[in-house]
Amino acid sequence: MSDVTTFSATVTATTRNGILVVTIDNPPVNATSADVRLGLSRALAHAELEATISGLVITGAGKTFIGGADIKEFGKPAIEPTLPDVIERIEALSKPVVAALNGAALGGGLELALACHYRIASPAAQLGLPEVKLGIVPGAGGTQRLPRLIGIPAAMELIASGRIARAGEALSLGIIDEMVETDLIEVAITAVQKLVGTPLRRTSELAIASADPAELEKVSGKLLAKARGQNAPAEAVRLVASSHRPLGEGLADERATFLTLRDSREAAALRHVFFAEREASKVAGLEGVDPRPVSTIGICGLGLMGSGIAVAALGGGYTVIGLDQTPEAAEKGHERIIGLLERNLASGRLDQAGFDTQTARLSATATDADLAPCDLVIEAVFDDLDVKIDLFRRLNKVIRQDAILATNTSYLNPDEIASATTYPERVLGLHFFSPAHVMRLLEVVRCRETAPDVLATGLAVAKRLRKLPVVTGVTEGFIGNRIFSAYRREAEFLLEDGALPHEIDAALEDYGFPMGLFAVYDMAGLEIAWARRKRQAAARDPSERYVEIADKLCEAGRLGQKSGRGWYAYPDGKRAVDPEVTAIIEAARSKKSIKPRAFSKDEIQQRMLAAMVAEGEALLAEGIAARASDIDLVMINGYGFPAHKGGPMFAKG
Ligand code: 3H9
Repeated sequence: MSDVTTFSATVTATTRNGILVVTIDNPPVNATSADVRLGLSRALAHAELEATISGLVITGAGKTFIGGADIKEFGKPAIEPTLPDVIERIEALSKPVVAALNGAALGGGLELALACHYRIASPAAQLGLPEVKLGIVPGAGGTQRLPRLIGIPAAMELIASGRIARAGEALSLGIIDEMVETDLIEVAITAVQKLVGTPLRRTSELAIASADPAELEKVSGKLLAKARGQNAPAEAVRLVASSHRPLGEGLADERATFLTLRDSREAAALRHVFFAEREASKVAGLEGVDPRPVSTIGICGLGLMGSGIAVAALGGGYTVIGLDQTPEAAEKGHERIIGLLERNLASGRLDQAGFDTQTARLSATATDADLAPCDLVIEAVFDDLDVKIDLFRRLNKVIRQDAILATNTSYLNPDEIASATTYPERVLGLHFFSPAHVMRLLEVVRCRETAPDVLATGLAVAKRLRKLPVVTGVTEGFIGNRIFSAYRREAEFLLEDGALPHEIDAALEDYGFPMGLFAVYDMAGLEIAWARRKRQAAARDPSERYVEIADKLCEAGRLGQKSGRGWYAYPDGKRAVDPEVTAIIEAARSKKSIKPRAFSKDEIQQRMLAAMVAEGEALLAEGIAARASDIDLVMINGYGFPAHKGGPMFAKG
């Protein structure tokens, strides 16, 4: 082995048997920042000129190959050489270049690998062009080279969805040439040696396999339907679909599209979301605080929510002990959890070995004392203060002195629940969203006395459950349901003021919500919110504006889709405007002598947004939410706010 050659602060190389092994070391994710591009171009020039060098291996230091272009450079003046320049130089080199993918090769990282003459990956590598998730398209040849390598339909699906493929899938698709368990660099060196003196396989010179037009239409139709309202996926579909034209033309179009999208509001919103997600787990006061070790989680209440939490916990590698009221209920809960795991098995999300280990780590009981081994117990029982306090008192007697207790309450005060124990500092809220094994959002509730390491444990467990944790203080409904209440209230004011449910829903769907508010209500059922309103009626301030329309609907037996009608009628299963609902709304308006007026889509959108923002500002002022971007994450991941608008606080501008 030779000495290390330094090409730039982030790119070094060693020479082994005449092969230059170039390593990119640009923590945290080896992004192709200006210094990396500079180092790579110097390494390429050196390899081309130096007669003793017969070829190159390019790899990454640490657990990532290259995480993509440096997103932090977006919006700043371009620094030469650009990534497309470096990539073109790699492909054009007269000596073989092999990519040794030691970890994630994403975005510009995969584009760079695509230009190499051979690709080898370790099984841990993940490959993808996730640019559309940042509101852009690949800008360094991805939309033109990938179809040449794997065909237009497969490339279109990967690029326009932004989906990441594991190394095994990448091998079967033909993105990589080899997958090796060990000695990645040794195997890559051998590959270079074999390529020396042979005609090099340049991806951009490959002929594109002709695609079946019917298949292509099916793939693009599906992708475009999913991308409703967003530009980047549609542009990705267009660029890949037209990739059979001359390469130079395709690359120029791709680059121009990339630059236009990069400077768009949509891309700025999605970048905001990207950084917000990484920021969310940085919590003031937790610097240097270690979480407690957790390996066994108890879950109380094995209904829909508890079962979902159990599946998430099993997926995170935890041992799970479920508790329910009777042996029969525990058995039923156990079966429900197994049923969910079986669904994961059938859909391919879980393989047989994973299914077997997860079921082996699951047990269910009706005896409180069986929770004694738990490091963390999460309750997901009926959302009633007395029920929860009684449970916490019982748990107080059986769980270990250092175990943590979490409540999954949506609306109750967790401080009151914590006070039922002798150690409120070990209590926090973990507010999951239903279905808990699917929804990414997890509100981590910092109660009045929650100890820092207990909060840190909540965050660490959330990460292992592959959730997106957002810390919230104690307030009725926490961050999400408080903003949702303001949003719902505003929609009801709009009803009284003159808009109809289908007009409000159309405006929300046009804005990017997957479903309008009233359609969501009908799907979820109206009775739970009705019961809550009835409970709260006595405490309501009579001077506050209260809209009775939802109550009137419920009184008329319109409880949503389950009862066949709610805010809409459902002839043939499809939602339709119902004159009976319009009549109820009109009656409510005339009772208050409100003269209705028409609302444009834009006005409805602006009023709904303003209501969310005002409540968000209040949450910030009260210190319930630490930052505006946390509020955005909650609304995007829990309530269907369109990510490409960046969340309400970002969208207000
Ligand atoms: C692109 O490539 C465009 C090209 O087509 C065209 C160019 C011409 N840049 O996620 P983590 C930071 S667009 C800058 O927690 P993990 C991140 O903010 C790019 N910074 O780590 C965080 O910083 P901090 C396409 C980046 O191990 C830290 O790294 N690529 C970038 O869980 C750790 O991040 C993508 O979209 C970046 N590209 O996951 C991939 N990436 O510590 C985006 C991350 O200050 N990245 N950071 O909070 C990822 O998906 C994940 O970061 C990755 C690692 C899987 C790589």
